[in-house]
Amino acid sequence: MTNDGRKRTSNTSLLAWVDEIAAMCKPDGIHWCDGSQMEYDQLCEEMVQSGTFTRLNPHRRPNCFLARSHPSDVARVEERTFICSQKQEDAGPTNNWMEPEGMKQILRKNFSGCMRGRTLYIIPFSMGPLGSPVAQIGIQITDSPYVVVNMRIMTRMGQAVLDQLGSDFFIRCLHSVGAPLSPDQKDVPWPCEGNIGNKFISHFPETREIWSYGSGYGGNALLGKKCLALRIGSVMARDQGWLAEHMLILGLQSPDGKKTYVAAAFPSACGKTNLAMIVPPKELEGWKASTIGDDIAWVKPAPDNTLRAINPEAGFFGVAPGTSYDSNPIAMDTIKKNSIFTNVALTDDGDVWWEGMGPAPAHVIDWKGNDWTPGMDHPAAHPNSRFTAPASQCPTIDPAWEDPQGVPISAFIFGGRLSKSFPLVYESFDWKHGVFMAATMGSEATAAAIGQAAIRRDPFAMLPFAGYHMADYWQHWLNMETKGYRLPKIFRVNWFRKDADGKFIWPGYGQNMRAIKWIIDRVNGNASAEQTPIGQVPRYEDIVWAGLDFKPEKFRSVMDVERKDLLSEAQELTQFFRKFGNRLPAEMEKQRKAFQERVEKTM
Ligand code: TSX
Ligand code: MN
Repeated sequence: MTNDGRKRTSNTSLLAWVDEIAAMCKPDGIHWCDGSQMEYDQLCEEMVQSGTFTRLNPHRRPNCFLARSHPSDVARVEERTFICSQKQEDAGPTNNWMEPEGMKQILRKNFSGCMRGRTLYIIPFSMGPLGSPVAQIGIQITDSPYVVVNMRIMTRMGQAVLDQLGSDFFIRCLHSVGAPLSPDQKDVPWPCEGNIGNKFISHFPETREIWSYGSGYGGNALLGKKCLALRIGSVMARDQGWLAEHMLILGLQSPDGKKTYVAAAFPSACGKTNLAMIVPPKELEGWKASTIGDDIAWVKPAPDNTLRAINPEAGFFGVAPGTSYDSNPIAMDTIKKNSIFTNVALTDDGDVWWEGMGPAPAHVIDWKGNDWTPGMDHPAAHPNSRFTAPASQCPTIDPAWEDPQGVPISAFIFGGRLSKSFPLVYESFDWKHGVFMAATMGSEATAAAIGQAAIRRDPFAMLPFAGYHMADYWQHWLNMETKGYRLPKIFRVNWFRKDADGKFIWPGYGQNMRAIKWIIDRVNGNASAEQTPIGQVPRYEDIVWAGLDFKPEKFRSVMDVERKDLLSEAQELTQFFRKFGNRLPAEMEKQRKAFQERVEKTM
């Protein structure tokens, strides 16, 4: 076993950590990733040889690969995700907690010898443009070459990161698929720990460490994304006075050339990547949209007191099903080359296919590797199948997407999926009310029972990603108001109102630009609004309708709210807030009461 780390870095704590982890995990070899194209190509070729990767048809999908995971390893495992703060109360009621030293003991036992028969890869990566004052450097140790090549797309990765790091602090990210090989054991295409109870996605917020064992998939394994940029990131943001958010970042240019940036948070299955790549309808002449990020925003106060955001990622790890030239042509063009596809279907001509891409081919190989024909009782692509693609390939990528200072944010937008009694778009009265709106956001669970659909609260779309007590996180947001910053305005949106027949009323997709234009106009003082008990709403004439047949009564049907629904919402929030005990900021209950009273007195 060779370790040429001393040629790569003089960071003594990094070298000592690598030695310590190698001694524990006992890999057959050690590989320091340099991040080069040659290294990437070689690892991909090795995975083709080992059966982990299938090379796609180079004429149809140049330099692209398909991976099929083990059927037991297809998504993040929230029930095996832990926030191991010293005190349980610091993790809060919405996170799994285990005492850090107890968790470390379990993990050390699992990690002992877990890399036998495998190579230990050291991945130096930067979340955010290399050298940006907003960026953070992490080092991930992993035994998965699949993780290495995905991290090369999703982050800035390689020797340049070690050079930038020097002897500074880095975030320790340890990962293993948890499948050691005995001397003559043959490997499988997707090794992972078979026992769900023995998977651990563990975070140690005080020491900024991540230990992930047993899964090779997505956010469980690509530790820069949910683990670092959101869970550890949110803790660092609280300590240092900034925001680590589950938000897309979108640039919007008006016909007179003025650029406005917004950041938007949505729970899963609301089409966040589609919004990040929105194509404005041609009738909104002169309006242009550009993409900075589709998943995570790091927002920091700048010297001019604006809040500036960077996308800490360098790629898109997007859900494939539903992505088409109709729903998201920009994403379809982004993934034409140099991309990795996981758990999608393979066509007979060596290309990829998934549900919602277009007409089903007469035959494909499904995500499990079996023959599939249309009409079968199961999908060809796994519902959580993914593409991994470089952000630089996105045709609408914003010229400032790698600006180390970030882009100034003028509005925070919070969305959900609500079929009734919730408006298309509205604005908060002020910052505190906006925090209340975001803290109480919810989305309908799919397959809801007839009548009242079950609403799953997902405050700030951060429920699975806040690395500390959710109520403290709300307090941190409230505190941002007291620092003299030029704060963005706060909005809520809902693209998913349905009529009595269960049909979507709002056309969505590119047409959402009409609601976003009102948001931009509000931010720039160019649009009016009506004061209502829930907040400030657009009137019919405040929105541009050219090119869309959407009559005032239809508009009313996506904006109207019913008194009885608002009163039961105010009631439900009492229960919801109770969960957060004495850490609930007093302002939250004050907002809830004020909301209830506005409804009672003025509706
Ligand atoms: O992504 C979506 N967005 C945001 C786009 C920028 N989806 C896809 C579902 C989430 C994964 C949407 N689905 C949106 C939306 O705005 N709206 C809807 C609902 C809808 C579905 C089909 C139609 C319209 C709305 N079809 C026709 O109008 C023909
Ligand atoms: Mn996400």
